[in-house]
Amino acid sequence: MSIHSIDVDVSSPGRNFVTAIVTTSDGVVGLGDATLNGRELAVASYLRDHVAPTLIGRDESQIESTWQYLYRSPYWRRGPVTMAALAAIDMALWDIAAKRAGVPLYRLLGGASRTGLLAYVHASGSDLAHLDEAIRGYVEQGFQAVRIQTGVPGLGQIYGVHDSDPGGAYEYEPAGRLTSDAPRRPAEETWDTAAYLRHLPTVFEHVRSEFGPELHLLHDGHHRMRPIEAARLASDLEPYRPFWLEDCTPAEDQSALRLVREHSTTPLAIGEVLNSVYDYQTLITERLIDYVRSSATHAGGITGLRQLMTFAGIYGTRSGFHGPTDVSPVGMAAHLHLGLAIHNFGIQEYMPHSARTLEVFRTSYTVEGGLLHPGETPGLGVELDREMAAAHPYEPAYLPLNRLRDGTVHDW
Ligand code: GCO
Ligand code: MG
Repeated sequence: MSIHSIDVDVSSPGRNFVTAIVTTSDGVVGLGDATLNGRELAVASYLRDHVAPTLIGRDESQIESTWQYLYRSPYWRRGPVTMAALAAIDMALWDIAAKRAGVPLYRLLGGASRTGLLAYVHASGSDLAHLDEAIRGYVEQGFQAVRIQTGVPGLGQIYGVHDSDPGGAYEYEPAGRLTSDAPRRPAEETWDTAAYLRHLPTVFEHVRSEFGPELHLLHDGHHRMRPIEAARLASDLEPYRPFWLEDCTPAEDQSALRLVREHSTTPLAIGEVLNSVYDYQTLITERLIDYVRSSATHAGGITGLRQLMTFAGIYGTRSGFHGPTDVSPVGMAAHLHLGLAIHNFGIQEYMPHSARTLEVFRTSYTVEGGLLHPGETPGLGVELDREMAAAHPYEPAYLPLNRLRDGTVHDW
């Protein structure tokens, strides 16, 4: 059988998503996620104009060879746009292969290595009272791991910090704040690393004393620190035994983590903006990180991520795949199948999609007692209602940007 057609849908049921729909000559349909937050149309064009035309008529069962073809043939390798496009095709071909075999995808990837996947959710609040309320809500639902983010005294809105309204905790969307149409610019926030470094250890101290030693606590530094600042924070957080400190420095500067490692035993996670195994060479071979944060959507799909996790496994590095709402339910399902199968699974980020998103993308995955499972539906286990998706056209939305108090553009 062969690839008959490839459609690319860009829809906005609650937020923007780019989905590749691959149909075979005998009518089997596979889905792939190519959502690149804030740059969606670039990937859609890359897929429609440069990838799809070269794949029509190709044997759809040649997944590895198609991956190598798309990675090597354009000459221009890696990069978020290219790797997201490659990812979508790869996921769709795996979806088709598992549907043909009549099994949930994890069974083609080696079968289940565990009964469920430890999930972490996002708890945040502008102050400690709101943060406590958010954590309590998740603990009551059975979650065993929470990422904690708070406001910093003296600073305004901070990315990823949100006060939940009762019953509305599953609807928040930190990534992709809408801006006015003209001029179309990202929202701006103010940042002060010294104020943050003073405040965050007090937040961890408070949460540990309020919720006890067992709850896993994670934190995302969002690339905002210099190596010496990150080393200070990692060491200050040690007494509170964080599960991990994520993105403490800008991810592309691999050797920056040497300094952090020298000063602390706080586990480190990095990689949501990285997209190939080569971006991790120093990080993994020098054992500078404990968790790989890439997503299937941004790192070449299931084939790309599996290659990365095999390499990471040799050094004992585990997975912590990126799972924000801007990874679509299709990308999320890919993580759950791969995470269930690989030996070096660590934890899975779980930011539930909104009700509007889940009406359009119908999923088979489940969460119970803080553990995720991909379900037993053949393939990835996600169906896309294309008619309903078409009723939610693309809406321009950009991620915000950080400036220091004096106006300097900062990492965020
Ligand atoms: C996380 C994140 C996200 C990203 C977002 C960018 O989940 O750890 O850092 O919120 O910022 O996915 O598109
Ligand atoms: Mg992050």
